[in-house]
Amino acid sequence: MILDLRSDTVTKPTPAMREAMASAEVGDNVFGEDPTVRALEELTAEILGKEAALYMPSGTMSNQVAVRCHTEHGDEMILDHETHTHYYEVGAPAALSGVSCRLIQGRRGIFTGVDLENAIRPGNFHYPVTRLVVIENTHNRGGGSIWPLECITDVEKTARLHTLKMHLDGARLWNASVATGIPERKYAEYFDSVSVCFSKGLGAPVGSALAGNRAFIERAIRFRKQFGGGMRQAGIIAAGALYALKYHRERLVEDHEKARRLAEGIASIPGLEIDLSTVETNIVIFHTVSRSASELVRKFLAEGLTMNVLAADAIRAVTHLDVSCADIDRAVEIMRGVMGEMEAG
Ligand code: TLP
Repeated sequence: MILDLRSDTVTKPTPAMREAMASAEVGDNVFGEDPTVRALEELTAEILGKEAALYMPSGTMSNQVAVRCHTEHGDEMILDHETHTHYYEVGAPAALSGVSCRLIQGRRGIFTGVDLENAIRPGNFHYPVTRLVVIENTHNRGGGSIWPLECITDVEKTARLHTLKMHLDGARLWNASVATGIPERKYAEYFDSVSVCFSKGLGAPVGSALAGNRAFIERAIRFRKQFGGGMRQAGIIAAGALYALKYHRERLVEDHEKARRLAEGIASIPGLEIDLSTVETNIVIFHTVSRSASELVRKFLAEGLTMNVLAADAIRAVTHLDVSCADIDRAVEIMRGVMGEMEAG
């Protein structure tokens, strides 16, 4: 069996989750008549302290519907240069909303009110209108980094001075909350819209949700339909998400412990480098000293371990529901073995 640390998206539904899915009550969700979807949306809205939430097929659609709702064609949005909404969503802000991205060189995805201030366009007619700020918490390419609350409030203060909207990509907000003890609703308070994912750390097979006030969600329903995300008897998959939301949030602490165990193992392997202080949640980014990351990842795979190449000298590993502590120890031994052979050869 290949040990899969490419992402926390790779998990399979647990038997209890499958049971919930098999027995889910369903209806036509495009007509708003699926009771399981509605239950999921209500619980999500409650956890995030928002008026309403909307079930979405993916995190990408959730972010992009938010961008579409907050902006008009020709507008500009501001975000860190490695933020998923810009980096991994196939140019969707431009393709679907006609919006350009003004990028901030954040530090592990995190930036300040001053960084934002410097990126906001003056009101001169030559410029696009700055409309929206997007923050990602935890930050994926930042290595699962957690936005400190004071940075969020600092950015928000500047954003409000300029009447900008605030969107949170909280695909892994659950991880931030478990790691800091700060409730999701506290993080969500500073944003007009929040996207969360059920199919990452929580282990559900499909789906995300977008939350905000009622007027925003009414608008989001239209764009979800326009983007092709109107799902019919979606209660089947929403039941998995609902189960995960109820029962899999607290256990994320285990994923964080496994990430630390993995990072400490990596730190002990000659030829690999890691800054342990950067491991805050379930994502571990480490660097190669003299070999290319893709060469190493190929060799690890040949020994039964799969991870992601993040850059020429950087590899990402993500811990999740389907890996045990013993698996983590095996992963470390595979890496140690491969590195030992390479250094010897
Ligand atoms: N991230 C995936 C890949 O797309 C890189 C991963 O393996 O981590 N926001 C954040 C912060 C994400 O990390 C992801 C997925 C998404 C949004 C998009 O979610 P989906 O895949 O459901 O569209």
